[in-house]
Amino acid sequence: MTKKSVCLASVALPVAIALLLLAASSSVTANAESSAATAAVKIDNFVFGPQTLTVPVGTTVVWTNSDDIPHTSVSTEGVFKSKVLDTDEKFSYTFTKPGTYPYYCTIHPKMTGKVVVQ
Ligand SMILES: [Cu+2]
Repeated sequence: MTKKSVCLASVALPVAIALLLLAASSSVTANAESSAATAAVKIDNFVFGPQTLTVPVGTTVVWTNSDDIPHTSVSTEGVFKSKVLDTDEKFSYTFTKPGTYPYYCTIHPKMTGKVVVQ
């Protein structure tokens, strides 16, 4: 009995806080997509993973170089361009318009990937 109510309280409190935060943020940003959304692309063994990443508008995509070798993430159409990323370095870009965004590594042009923004 007591165990159950303690358990319930430990669930109810975070939920209440989450709802409060949600209410607070939605009143400020009205109709905007959740601007905190992020998605990850991992660069490893000369591969962008996932090679095609599909995200909603407003998502910040974070590329992380998990390889031992420097790489870049550069939009084929000039939309974004990372610096040379050494091991464990990150690059992020926020996609605000729907579309398909192909990109590649300028050091190894055969390395390609694509972000689809919906
Ligand atoms: Cu590369």
